[in-house]
Amino acid sequence: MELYGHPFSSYTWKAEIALYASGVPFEFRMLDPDHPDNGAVVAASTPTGKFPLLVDGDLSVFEATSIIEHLALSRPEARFLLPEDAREALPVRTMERVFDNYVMHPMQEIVAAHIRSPGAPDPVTLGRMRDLLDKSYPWLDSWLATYEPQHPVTLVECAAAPSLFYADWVYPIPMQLDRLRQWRAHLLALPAVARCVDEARPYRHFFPPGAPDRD
Ligand SMILES: N[C@@H](CCC(=O)N[C@@H](CS)C(=O)NCC(=O)O)C(=O)O
Repeated sequence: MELYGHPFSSYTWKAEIALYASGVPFEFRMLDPDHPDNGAVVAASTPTGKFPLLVDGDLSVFEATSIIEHLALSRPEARFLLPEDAREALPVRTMERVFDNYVMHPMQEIVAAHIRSPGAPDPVTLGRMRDLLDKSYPWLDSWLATYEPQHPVTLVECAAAPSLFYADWVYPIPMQLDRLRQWRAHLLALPAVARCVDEARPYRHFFPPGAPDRD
């Protein structure tokens, strides 16, 4: 298996966490200006060149969630990522959507606003995305009161860890949402996640809004 991505990319983490947690061997294919051939593979295999991309033999799988589903379906050691029973899988899939749509999306939009206008991000975009996080953070804090994971790392944790890691950088989780803050810390301590965090450290100075001196 080959995974095309970048160590600082939140969606690359999402797939990598599943790979690291399951122990499925893979080769990492770096996407950067020094590796134009890798970029060409991604451009040719995906609708808009977004990554990660997994190449498994003749099969190309894109969209981080589909990569994780592919692992769960094709590798016995990765089955724990998603319940086989469709009804049991439904809440897992729902929470993956919650993290992508209401945490990852606003985080990415805030980062994109900084890339578009360095030093002067569009305040309307920032306001709209912070409003979204102001709704998702307390909702997630309440949800955690009843969340019982079936395994330390499932599709939920793969989606939650990178989205909460970077969202907290661009718009910190309020101090009073202690459950959510503690869960973020717990996620970052999971070996598969900690490995992604460490592999991304050399790139922190590239973070457009500026990386905080923590985590
Ligand atoms: N829906 C995609 C989103 C992937 C995505 O946004 N990837 C970012 C990196 S974290 C990317 O490709 N950015 C470069 C670009 O948009 O051209 C997925 O789930 O894999």
